[in-house]
Amino acid sequence: MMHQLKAALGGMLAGSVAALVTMLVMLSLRFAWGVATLPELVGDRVAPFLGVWYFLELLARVGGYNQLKQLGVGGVLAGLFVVGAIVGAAYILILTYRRTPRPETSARRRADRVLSAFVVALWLVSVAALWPNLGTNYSGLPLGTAAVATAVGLLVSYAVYGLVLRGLCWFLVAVPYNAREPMAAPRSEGRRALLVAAAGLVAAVGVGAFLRAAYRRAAYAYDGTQYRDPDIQRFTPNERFYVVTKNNIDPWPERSLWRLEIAGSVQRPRTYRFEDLSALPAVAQETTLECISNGVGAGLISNAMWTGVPLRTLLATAGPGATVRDVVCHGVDGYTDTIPLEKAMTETTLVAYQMNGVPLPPRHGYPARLIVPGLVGEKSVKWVTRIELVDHDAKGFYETQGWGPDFVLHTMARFDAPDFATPIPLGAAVLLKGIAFAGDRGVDRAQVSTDDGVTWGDARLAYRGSRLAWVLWTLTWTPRQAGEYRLAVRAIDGTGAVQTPRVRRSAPEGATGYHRVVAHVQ
Ligand SMILES: Nc1nc2c(c(=O)[nH]1)N[C@H]1C(S)=C(S)[C@@H](COP(=O)(O)O)O[C@H]1N2
Ligand SMILES: [Mo]
Repeated sequence: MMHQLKAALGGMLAGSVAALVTMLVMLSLRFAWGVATLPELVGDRVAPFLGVWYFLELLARVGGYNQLKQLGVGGVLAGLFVVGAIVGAAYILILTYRRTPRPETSARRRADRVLSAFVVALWLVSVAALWPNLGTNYSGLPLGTAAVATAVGLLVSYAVYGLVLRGLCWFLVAVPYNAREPMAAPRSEGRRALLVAAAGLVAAVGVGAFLRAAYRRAAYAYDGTQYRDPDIQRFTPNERFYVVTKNNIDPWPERSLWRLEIAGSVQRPRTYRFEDLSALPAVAQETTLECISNGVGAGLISNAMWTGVPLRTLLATAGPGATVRDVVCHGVDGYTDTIPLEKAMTETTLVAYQMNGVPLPPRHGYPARLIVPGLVGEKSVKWVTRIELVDHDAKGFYETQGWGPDFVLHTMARFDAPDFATPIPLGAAVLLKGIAFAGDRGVDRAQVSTDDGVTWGDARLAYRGSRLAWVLWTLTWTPRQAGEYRLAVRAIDGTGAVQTPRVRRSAPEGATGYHRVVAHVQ
């Protein structure tokens, strides 16, 4: 009994060390070739099934998307460690279990068989369970190649676990075989355990260093970046453009590895290299992007000039099948979203490779992304690598989570200046400033109310660009009396429809209602 307990403890030690080495292998593959790690794959596999309400509740409980991502990664790593330790204990018990005195080699062979069966089974289960996510590759490999790379990466990681576990356990129990006292503790046993623990320490330090490096490169530093500026500009500077990403670490695709595939239900599937894409006739198009989770008055909205190829050029070349309904766009990060074929064939839907005149920055989808005017930012898939035409109604990452089903951008307006936290001196003329946006419908008018929505006056449209972009509005206001004023702003879109006053939260179809502020005049 005592011997078994001691053996099990040794096995747990060996198993934990093997698990740490496995993490080292996964992290090395991630850093060297962008191979998706188990925590990333599990997170992406699970996130869409949380349900939007539970997802938002989790975000609120843990403090935000970044925190949730980190907890997810930490949780899977901890799970890996625990499972590694338990399997280690099981393995060593099998290795040292002897019902009858028999040659040690047969015990080892039995243990080998069990362990390799376990490794293969674990791999098969992982591949099956993570099947839809295997195409993820952060160096930008095309989906098919990426899937193979991920599967091989998992196999290598699990195999390394098995080999290291086997080696360490054999090292721990390598005592002269004696059938009569199988686990008689030889003097060297304690020293060997110490050596294994030391190896574990080295591995742990390695994992720690990798995780710190990963943390430095992580999207946590910028995910959720909002663009608010009292001196708001027509074009958002690239480094201030809002960011939303599902990733812990965003892809950094190699342009030479990257491909854009037009696949699925098409007559002529095609694969474009970056040079092929950029050789096609391009357009420059000003388009504002806004996230579905942007709150009223918030800053998950920005505007840029995008240069790229109309998606319909590529689709026309491929020849969509007669029964196509949806277009599924895949990012190299395993993200997917869908647009109806009709939207994909609209001339303003682009595959863009430049943002405000320079190549797309990595976090905004380098080397190419979709720009889908009129629909929420989710649809503008970054790091796009495959555009797949399907005959059914498909759902993307966030739609599976429960967002939507209507993804048409709502008409919105926002105050950007002045800073209403500071009181306004009585008699002064204040310049009210802001943006107004109506998806792809264009903005006809922006109106401001200084009496809590009873009366409305037209603001001046200081800048009015493409139908697909926001407008900047201004209004000079000179309050006549001291006191508290309730201000609101609203837009009227290009069809003449007035922005809805109905207050709705961002889930599941985007926030609505007027941006309201309180001005103190004294
Ligand atoms: N591949 C990929 N594309 C993506 C996302 C993502 O996580 N991965 N996030 C989407 C979401 S939710 C939004 S709002 C926009 C944000 O684009 P931006 O970060 O360039 O502003 O990208 C969309 N495209
Ligand atoms: Mo978004």
